[in-house]
Amino acid sequence: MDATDAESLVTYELRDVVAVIGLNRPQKRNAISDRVVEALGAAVARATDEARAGVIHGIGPHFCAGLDLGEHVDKPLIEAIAGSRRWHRIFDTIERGRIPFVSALNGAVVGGGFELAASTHLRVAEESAFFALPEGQRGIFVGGGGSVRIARLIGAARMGDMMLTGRVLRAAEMERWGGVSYLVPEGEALGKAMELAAVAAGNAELSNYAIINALPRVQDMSSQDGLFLESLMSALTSATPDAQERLRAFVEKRAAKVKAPDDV
Ligand code: 1HE
Repeated sequence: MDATDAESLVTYELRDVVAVIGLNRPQKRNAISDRVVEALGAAVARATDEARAGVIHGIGPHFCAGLDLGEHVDKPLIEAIAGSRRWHRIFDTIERGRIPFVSALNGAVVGGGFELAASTHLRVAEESAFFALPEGQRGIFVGGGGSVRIARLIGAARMGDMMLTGRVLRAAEMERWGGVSYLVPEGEALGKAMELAAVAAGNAELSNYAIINALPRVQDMSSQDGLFLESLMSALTSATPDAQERLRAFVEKRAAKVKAPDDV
């Protein structure tokens, strides 16, 4: 295990092939300041270099209270734009990088915290998790990619409802809306997220790359272009020695079968 400075704003450790990244500013409910987003960017870059999957969680009773509002007061317009673009750049390296990320959610998943969770590939939420987009009340707008990612995840109409009315959703309700992938009892989000990350880490590297990078792009394409890219990715992934060995392993009855959930 490779533990880093527990005092830092973002903790990092490599557990086997899974990078565990912790937002570590619990006294401010893990609000994302400029320094936090930079530290997160560095942690994600390190994870991409040395891990096969990553988990992002919040240290303390809340995942993340969003943008550090204190830092946002009196920010010059050009700085605010640059700040939002920095979030985009870093969240993009999570969403469309080289390895899958799972977020473990508890307590507040608010504003930029929800935007961060939406940039991960799987969201595991404890019962205590609650979701809100109070940007309207704060007089601002989402700036961490939410208008694209959250709107695609739960639908623009539902996102608009949350932003216009300040609606706060519990984890179970957000699961019904499609914003939570797995709902778990209190205290179990990090464990479940680690378990899922370990499973995803066991996939072929190029398959994960295609899932992360081709799948969302296909959604932005015409059907014909999407089908063409799918054929290319499909052929490309199967041509690797890794895929050849995995295919052979199944044919030679050395690989696990797919089992129905009741059958495990
Ligand atoms: C903060 C922040 C923050 C807490 N920026 N300092 N996000 C919001 O509008 C959410 C604002 N936060 C809250 O509604 C509540 O803090 C919570 C529901 C998350 C947690 O409540 P609670 O009672 O546990 O904590 P608290 O007493 O409100 O906060 C503890 C401290 O954290 C306190 O500071 P202190 O110095 O008085 O101890 C709070 O001021 C501080 N704190 N949240 C700065 N967000 C890229 S664009 C994204 C746009 C957005 O994210 S908008 C949504 C912003």
